[in-house]
Amino acid sequence: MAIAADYIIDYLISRGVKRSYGYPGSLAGFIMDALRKRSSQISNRLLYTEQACGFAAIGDTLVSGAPALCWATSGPGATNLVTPIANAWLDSVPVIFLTANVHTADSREKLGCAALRQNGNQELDIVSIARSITKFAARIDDATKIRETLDLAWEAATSARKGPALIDLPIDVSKSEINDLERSLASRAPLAANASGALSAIDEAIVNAENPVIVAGGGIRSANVKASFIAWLAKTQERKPALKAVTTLRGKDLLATNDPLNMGVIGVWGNEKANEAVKNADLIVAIGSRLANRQLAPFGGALSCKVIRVDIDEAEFARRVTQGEAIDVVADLGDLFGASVAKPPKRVVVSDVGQNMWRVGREFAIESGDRALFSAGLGAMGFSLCAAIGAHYAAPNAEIIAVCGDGGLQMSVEELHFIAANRVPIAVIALNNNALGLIRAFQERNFGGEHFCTTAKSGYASPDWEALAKAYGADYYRFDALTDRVDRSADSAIDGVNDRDAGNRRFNVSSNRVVEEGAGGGSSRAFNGASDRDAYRLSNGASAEVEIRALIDLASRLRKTSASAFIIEAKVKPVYP
Ligand SMILES: Cc1ncc(C[n+]2csc(CCOP(=O)(O)OP(=O)(O)O)c2C)c(N)n1
Repeated sequence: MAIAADYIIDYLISRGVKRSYGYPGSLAGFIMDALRKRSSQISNRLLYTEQACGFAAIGDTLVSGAPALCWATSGPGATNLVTPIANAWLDSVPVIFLTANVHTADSREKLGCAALRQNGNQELDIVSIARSITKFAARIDDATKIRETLDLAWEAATSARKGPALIDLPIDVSKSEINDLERSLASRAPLAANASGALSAIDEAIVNAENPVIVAGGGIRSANVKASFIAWLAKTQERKPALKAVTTLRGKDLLATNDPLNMGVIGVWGNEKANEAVKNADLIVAIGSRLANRQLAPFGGALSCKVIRVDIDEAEFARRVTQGEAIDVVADLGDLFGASVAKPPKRVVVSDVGQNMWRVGREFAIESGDRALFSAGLGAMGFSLCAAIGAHYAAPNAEIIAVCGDGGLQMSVEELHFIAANRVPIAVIALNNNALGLIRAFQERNFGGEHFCTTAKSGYASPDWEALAKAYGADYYRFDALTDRVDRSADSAIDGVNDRDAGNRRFNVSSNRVVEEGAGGGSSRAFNGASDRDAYRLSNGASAEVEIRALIDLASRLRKTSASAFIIEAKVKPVYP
């Protein structure tokens, strides 16, 4: 005889859930104890806010392809999950959220007083709050409903267009003894009755078009069809050499940047070449992409050519995306292309939100084995560091790089402690423009350059990252007033880092010599290295922006010499898009 909390965790383990992320509370006590007893089958990580746990579960699920569990206590624990739940909802990520709640005897319903705001301490109706941002949300008030509720939650999260499910568990139910209530899953009917017919019609339309362009979206990864999609793309291009492909942000890592077929990322701050290709197309085939507003903004919000959209979610077709002919194909991409097994990534770059996100979107050069993760639909600042942690546990051998602005890093700054204390080998690149850059740029464009709450003079300030890194015990490197392309100017410093010894100084790097700070004009010396905690300062007087691509390469090279977490603070000059 098991208690309900044990049963739930066993159920998730039997479904292949291997990792959980969560934050304690007494009402979650039985859930926690069930996880403790099963730690050899499901490993748990405690990040330092529930929001961070939720983002980590998303990063894990995006990289592993299998749902992770995220749990929290009632009240504030549950409300801290709202942002990651919304993130998982908008980006179709099948995370299972499990929240605790007050004893059913303390609930407003039991009192027959639903109009009360609260009866039990920390009582909150998280199910109603989460309903509009989950595929399934239910409280289990009766232990006999557990199996059924779990089946429904799992099925909802993992089938059709994927997304989060939330189960809320009152503490008395979590400890109630239950029998195994078997219930078989309803089998899912394939959505596309004639998948091969649909694909040959698409092929024909492509061959008959003059400038066909494929838009590859995040749905391709969700459906686990990357390899078969790429095989189809190559075959179709043989038949139609003029065929081009662009990706959305979430689809960015589907195609290598140097693949001649790949024109880049479309959208308001995407790659010019990609937007140009879409502008000149007479046929767009959007696969696993909803052609979101931001993607269509460069084209006045709608396309004018023929558009074939293939999406598992019929609701998406209510949005009109072209003034031309529109053909909507409701299909599971697995039925269309055939599911393929995804290999673990070699490198994962996790972007935050702001100008930094658009730079990763535009400038990070995808190579084979790379993943790029974004908080795409929600655009939640604070995402990158936490999702990077989840990505690390999902792919422990991959190199993980979190790119963020100084504002976004402050939103999850406490996780520097997690990565340093657990020696999680994440490279954090903080693009520090000492501003909420994206909003500042918006003010530049729309408010005559008047700033409010976005710059040092208008109420926003970036902290001392070096001191913070030290406080948390993370390694720290600084590229101050970095103005030239890091890939060339930083080579010498990085070689130096490779040979480091135990110095403890600050350095300036000029051309390919490293100058000890304060050593006076021109008296340069070869870099002898320094300890992990040293700050490095690169400057060579030119005035180009930090290039994200080069910084990521730099992080890779630093990684080779460091087994722990580190921050690279890169000072960035304003970029006004
Ligand atoms: C949680 C959250 N709050 C507010 C915003 C609105 N917002 C979008 S970008 C941005 C500025 C981000 O600044 P920073 O992290 O320093 O990155 P930068 O734009 O400078 O690269 C803000 C405030 C958001 N996306 N998410």
